[in-house]
Amino acid sequence: MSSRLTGDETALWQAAARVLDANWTGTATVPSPGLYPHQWSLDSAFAAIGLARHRRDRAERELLSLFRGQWTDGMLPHLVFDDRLPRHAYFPGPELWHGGRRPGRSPRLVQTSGLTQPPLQALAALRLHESAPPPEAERSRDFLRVLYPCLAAQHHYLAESRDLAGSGLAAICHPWESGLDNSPAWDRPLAALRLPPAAYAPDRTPRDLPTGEDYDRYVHLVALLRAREYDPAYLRSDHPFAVEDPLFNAVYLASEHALAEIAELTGHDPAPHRERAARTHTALLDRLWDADEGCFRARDLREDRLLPVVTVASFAPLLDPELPGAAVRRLVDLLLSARFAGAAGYPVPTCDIQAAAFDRAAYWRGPTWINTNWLVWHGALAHGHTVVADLLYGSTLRLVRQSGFREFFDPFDGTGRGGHEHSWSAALVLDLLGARHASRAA
Ligand code: 2M8
Repeated sequence: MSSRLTGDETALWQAAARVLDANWTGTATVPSPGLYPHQWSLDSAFAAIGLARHRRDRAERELLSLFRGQWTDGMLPHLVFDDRLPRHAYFPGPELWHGGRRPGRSPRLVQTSGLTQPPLQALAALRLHESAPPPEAERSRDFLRVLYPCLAAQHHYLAESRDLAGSGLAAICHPWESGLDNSPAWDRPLAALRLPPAAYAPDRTPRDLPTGEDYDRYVHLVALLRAREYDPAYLRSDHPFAVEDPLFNAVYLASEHALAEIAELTGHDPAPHRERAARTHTALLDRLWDADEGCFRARDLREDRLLPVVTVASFAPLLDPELPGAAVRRLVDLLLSARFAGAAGYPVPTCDIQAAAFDRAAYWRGPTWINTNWLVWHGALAHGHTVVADLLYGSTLRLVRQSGFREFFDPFDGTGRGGHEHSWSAALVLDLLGARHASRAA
């Protein structure tokens, strides 16, 4: 592969591959060895998308290893702990999630969190299959046969236990479920929480993350969920944080389409997946589209209204292949405006630059991230918006050329921030380079 790239692209390819090699534990890819030493479900899906271009064998193991953590009701936890590591390798560790008593639905052999994350795994599995060279196609289909029941159970859980409003959308019950943990979109529902007097979290965490009271709110939400053993009935009626998020649901929709294709490839009925995708498509437009702003916004189910801040998640429904042309045009206009790419040297900032909450340096509150860029790039390509896709392709590679495979970046000058050698930054650069190489070869 690398021999057909330009010299500079080859160097970038090799550097990205080295990051993934270094972060490989033997069964999975950790997001970043010091900061995030366990397996995260969203990170693993992105890692698998990159590994599909580098080490297909590892991409398969990555997904299989992740699904060892799946609960019996289908919930795919966002964190699968590596029990070889010391207890304090990462906060919050296993004790926060279960306090010594694991819910009956959690797996016996591995320790996990009790939350989930955007369900990107079916899309990752399909991309892995689609990139199989012809001699490996049948073996790759066998892998999909093994994975299909796990993916189907994961999506069944979301439809049965997370469609809290009966709308066709899955709700998140914690900011950590969004993937955009500290996004200003969550400020209002978090501020509405009534915290008990005791503080839970360490005052200082060893990383560039929210601390003090912000962190207490996250931990308080976990304590509430843990006390009810993550019971879907509690989520539906009482849990104070319940939000329909456009990014989570756009990923859910794209993965549901992928699952329909996987079902066809493996001799299962694709119809239920297509029906669910159609429902989610309609609900995204009916419930999260803001016609005044011309974009999608998260809906707070506890107040039944849209949350005010426009973030990069607002563009994620570009992943919907059936998004009407008029909505696509309005999203692209907003994306290219001075609120996002139009005023950022290194788009796409994770928050509207003109919002009061925007912060160019703070975790998920303004910086550019490679994974959200990749999602928007992927969506723009699907709608034939090559100008937007090329802009994102170029600016994403410029970030890593300038600052390395950092966790996130200043959207104005590209300064790298957060963790170093971050797996999804490296994996998605491999995918971008691989896609460009494939289109040159075509
Ligand atoms: C961040 O989330 C974890 C909690 O799950 C953290 O802040 O400690 C987020 O960026 C999340 O999207 C990501 O999956 C995780 C690992 O990269 O880090």
